[in-house]
Amino acid sequence: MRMKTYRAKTFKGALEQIKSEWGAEAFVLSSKQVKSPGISGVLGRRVFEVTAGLEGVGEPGGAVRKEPPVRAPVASPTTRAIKRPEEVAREYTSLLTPQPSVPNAQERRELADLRRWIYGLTRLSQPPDVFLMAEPLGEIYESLCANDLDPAIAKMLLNSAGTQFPAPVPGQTGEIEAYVGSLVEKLVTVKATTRKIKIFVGPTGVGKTTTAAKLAARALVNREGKVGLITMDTFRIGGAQQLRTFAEIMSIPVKVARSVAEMDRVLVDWQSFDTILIDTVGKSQRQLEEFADLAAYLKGREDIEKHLIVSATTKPLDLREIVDKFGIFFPDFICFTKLDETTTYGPILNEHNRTGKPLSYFGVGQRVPEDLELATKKRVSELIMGGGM
Ligand SMILES: Nc1nc2c(ncn2[C@@H]2O[C@H](COP(=O)(O)OP(=O)(O)OP(=O)(O)O)[C@@H](O)[C@H]2O)c(=O)[nH]1
Ligand SMILES: [Mg+2]
Repeated sequence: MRMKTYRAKTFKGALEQIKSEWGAEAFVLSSKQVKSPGISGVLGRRVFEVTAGLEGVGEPGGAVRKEPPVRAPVASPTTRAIKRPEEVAREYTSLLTPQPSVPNAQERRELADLRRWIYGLTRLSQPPDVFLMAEPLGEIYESLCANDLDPAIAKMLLNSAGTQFPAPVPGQTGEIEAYVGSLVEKLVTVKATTRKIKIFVGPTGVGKTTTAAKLAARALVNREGKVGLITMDTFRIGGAQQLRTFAEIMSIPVKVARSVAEMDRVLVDWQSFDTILIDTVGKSQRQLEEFADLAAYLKGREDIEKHLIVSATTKPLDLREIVDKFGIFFPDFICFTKLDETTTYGPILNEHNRTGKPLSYFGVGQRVPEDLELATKKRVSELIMGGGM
């Protein structure tokens, strides 16, 4: 009888190898779970090792003279039961169904020690993701990714942390998080919004009108001089009315501009104003052709600050598309609203980092004017590091 040992991640996988090489006549002589070879074995991964036998002469896969299989009826320490793969498979049903293996506290500690040891051994050569093996760097990485931060940014941050903390221990979690938070702050660019004319563009329902109203009310409360509001939202029934009503309540002059030319005339009339806030109609990022005139006009108006308003609740891929498509306006700033309605803040940094556009404001609720914050490095860092709202 010829014998051969097969290894596979699953028992079924090993049986399939046996069957494909030796056919249905092969027997399973023994099977056990053993440590995986190489580094994954050191990390505790296990594979199935199945030894198969085939009665007759010949090599696996070659021409074989097969004799009828002989089955040992009862397994004993001296006589090994010979079973067909199908029989063994039945007995191993539970093994074929992946069982969640939750390491106990002792095993977790041992694994952590092992990871640190390997990390210490390998950090000199610094393969890119080696930090993932060292706690708590791996855990911090995971939590950043769970906050929807781009894994590439998370890796970059943790690689730097790995250099700063070459032999990290779980007790240093707070210290390392603070360090990563300080790196996040370095990634953030905020710029003062100094121009007196600001225009708000963005998709539908993200808070353009609300943000304009919040800023107008603040300017009024802070006595920042003459404030005026312009609305270009004449597309929707009642679109302009929303801002008009607000302006009336606050006794702020408001003008409705039906075209770019009309808006230009208002800007000429209001040259003496200290703050002019322009609200626009919301449009899907896929229907921006109608904005061609406005985009062309704004290109020649460096003195108008362009704020792209986006909602922090938008799915990361949609957000990316929105930011790219609204690039026709060459926004000076990105303003995120609805931070109070989401639980993941990574996309704020993702888009900021990807586009290099400074962040201006954060909308953190519906109240006018209270729920608007100036975007700061510290705030972004807190949000990214899991501080939440
Ligand atoms: N929770 C929360 N709601 C907000 C925030 N900003 C705006 N909203 C709400 O979002 C809704 C839409 O706000 P609008 O200001 O009308 O949005 P818009 O972008 O002008 O919408 P369109 O003009 O229709 O494109 C309103 O109910 C606002 O109160 C914010 O930061 N947080
Ligand atoms: Mg609006």
